[in-house]
Amino acid sequence: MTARGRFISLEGSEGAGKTTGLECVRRVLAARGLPVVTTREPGGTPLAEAIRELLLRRHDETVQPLAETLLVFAARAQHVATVIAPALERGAWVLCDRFTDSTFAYQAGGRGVDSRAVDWLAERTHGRCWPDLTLYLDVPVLKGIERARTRTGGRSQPDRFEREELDFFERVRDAYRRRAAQHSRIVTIDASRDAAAVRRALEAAVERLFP
Ligand code: T5A
Repeated sequence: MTARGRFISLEGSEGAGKTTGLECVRRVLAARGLPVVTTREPGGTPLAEAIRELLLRRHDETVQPLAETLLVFAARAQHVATVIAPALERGAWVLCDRFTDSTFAYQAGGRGVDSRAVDWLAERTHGRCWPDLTLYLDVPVLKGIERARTRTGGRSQPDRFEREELDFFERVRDAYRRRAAQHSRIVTIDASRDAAAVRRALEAAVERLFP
């Protein structure tokens, strides 16, 4: 019987360096000859990517926080059932850019959705399928926004989340930090440092998974 793979997520607010960090973690695992599946949320399947597009684009109506939360979980239900769980079962390591901690940070922390509703939806959507390790890239809000703006090959227009006020992102960061204090699987990386220092911290955190 093949051993279950391991599940690693990367978290952080806008411009924290998750995409850059994901590639660094992927290289560490690939160098050990491990089978790796990289994916992202919202997204990771054609249906979930279509929901991502709905979530990120601007609408001519106010998107209700609960509607936003349910869309995030609709995408996640499809993603977990068709990509994440099967990959773990066949022994692959799954590297995911964001997972349910993002929903606690953005929808509960940022939008004010009751975190018990998020807990309930998480339980129904993925049960005990939580990351074994979550790398939370913590960066001051303004620094992250500045990085996202100057992102290499940057997007031309800010998405619906990137248009939010500073207060929103401060609440997101507070929620992430509270969650990191509550869950030992979440390792906080000081992502305000230069790229090389962040890379070394990520490598060290991943290497600790290996005895
Ligand atoms: N969302 C998502 C929810 O609301 N609820 C949910 O449950 C989920 C899953 C998705 C949006 O959806 C929301 C949150 C998000 O708003 P996204 O594309 O995943 O969007 O997230 P973003 O945060 O928008 O992605 P970014 O590309 O902005 O940020 P990253 O990936 O954290 O940053 P990265 O690696 O692209 O780096 C940004 C720039 O900074 C540079 C990079 O080279 C790049 O140019 N950089 C650094 N520069 C200096 N020093 C460092 N240490 C650096 N690290 C990276």
